[in-house]
Amino acid sequence: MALEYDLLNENVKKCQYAVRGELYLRASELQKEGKKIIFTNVGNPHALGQKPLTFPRQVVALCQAPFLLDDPNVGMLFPADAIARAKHYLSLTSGGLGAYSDSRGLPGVRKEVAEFIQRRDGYPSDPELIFLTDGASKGVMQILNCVIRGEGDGILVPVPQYPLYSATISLLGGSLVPYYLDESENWGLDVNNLRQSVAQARSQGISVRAMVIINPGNPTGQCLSEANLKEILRFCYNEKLVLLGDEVYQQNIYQDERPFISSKKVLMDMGLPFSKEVQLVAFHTVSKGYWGECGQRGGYFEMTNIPPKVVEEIYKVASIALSPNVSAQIFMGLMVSPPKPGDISYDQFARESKGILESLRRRAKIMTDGFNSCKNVVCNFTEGAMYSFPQIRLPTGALQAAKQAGKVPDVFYCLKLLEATGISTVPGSGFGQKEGVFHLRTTILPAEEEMPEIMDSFKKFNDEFMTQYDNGFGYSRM
Ligand code: DCS
Repeated sequence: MALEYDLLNENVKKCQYAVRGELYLRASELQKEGKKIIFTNVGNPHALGQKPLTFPRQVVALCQAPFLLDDPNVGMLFPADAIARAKHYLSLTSGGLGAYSDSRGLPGVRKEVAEFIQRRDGYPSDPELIFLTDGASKGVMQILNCVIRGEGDGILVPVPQYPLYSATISLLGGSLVPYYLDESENWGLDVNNLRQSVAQARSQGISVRAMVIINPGNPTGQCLSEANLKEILRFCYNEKLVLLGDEVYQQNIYQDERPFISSKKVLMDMGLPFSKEVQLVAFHTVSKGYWGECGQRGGYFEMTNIPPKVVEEIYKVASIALSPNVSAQIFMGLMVSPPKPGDISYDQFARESKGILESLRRRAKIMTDGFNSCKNVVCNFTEGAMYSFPQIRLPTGALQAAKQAGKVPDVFYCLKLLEATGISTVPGSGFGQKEGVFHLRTTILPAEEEMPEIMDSFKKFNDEFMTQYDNGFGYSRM
């Protein structure tokens, strides 16, 4: 039998994805046993009670059930602008939502994405260089698949990082080249670290070919400054790397000092020779922002300075899967061209989206403040994205107890937290971290009204844990 464990592709066995790892499995078990679990392991807003935005669901509902458009009463259930948009999107398809689209996505939606990018950045964007995907994940996988030829190819990945990158690189048999974000500098990125990482990889015979940035960061929540992005792009130019800009959290910003600025805009602002030479692929999704439509699986990537022959090859590979989800493409179209002032649905849309973002901003603060009030816990402010990533200084007594239990120390801590409080988090080791330093990741997504209670229960658990395992022999390092 070919599908025997011993005969499996070794890359499949090597690949790890902590967001749905041991902690998640244990949480699911406890839930089956009837325990109340607060799932903060995945950035999945609707699963934690966020309501969908009304307008896009109205449009997609009509696209899914086009016979409603022929019903004389349709205007009583749906506003005229939703009806018009549904007709518009149906006209872009070749047979409605049940028909495959072009493998790059519907040309009309790709044009809307290009217009959005142009409005956002102030530079032209070409729909031919935009591919729609089933979530950003599929796009990242497609591009890494094209870059990685074998273990001699290295991809620079931030540590801590979102494990889509480490898992996909393992799966494709490439080499992950880590660069460390500096926790004491609010998870900033120091270009000197990048140079060291590349030099070290080269000394091991690895040719570094791409660099990933996650901006705003997952799990670290930092927003990169324009100056930092410039340094990164200059570095990619000097080292001839393609920059993979994961910008899925671009709407999730919770401070005013560093608004989101796209890698594409910074690259174009830099002018020649950079703007014509640095290769960039930037990713976006309908899963995040105030949309949170994770289950719809919609995303796109935009390519800059990628040669036409390469674009053709990427198109060919995308064609093997025939077509991205068509309903998700419509969500993407709606995300990049939401109702405008003066439209019938504008006020409601603005109210709903503003309400979600303002609440997320408050929750980011409640969470970070809550962590910082706990014994032996320090947490940088969540500037953006959907996560807090507190550092937990574990007493040596806890390190010993973890060893006895055969667990990595942060897994041990997170399991105890889960059993005591029902809060399901992801241990920091799942994202990579410096040796001997421990973290956990939680989303900032639980309902705002439940937040104080969750933080109280976390604090009670943590402070008791620290007392229980404090043996007077110090703590893990910072
Ligand atoms: N990039 C980053 C940085 C992400 O955090 C995620 C999802 C994705 C890409 C992929 O999203 P989609 O495929 O849905 O577009 N974040 C996961 C996480 O850490 N928690 O929830 C999902």
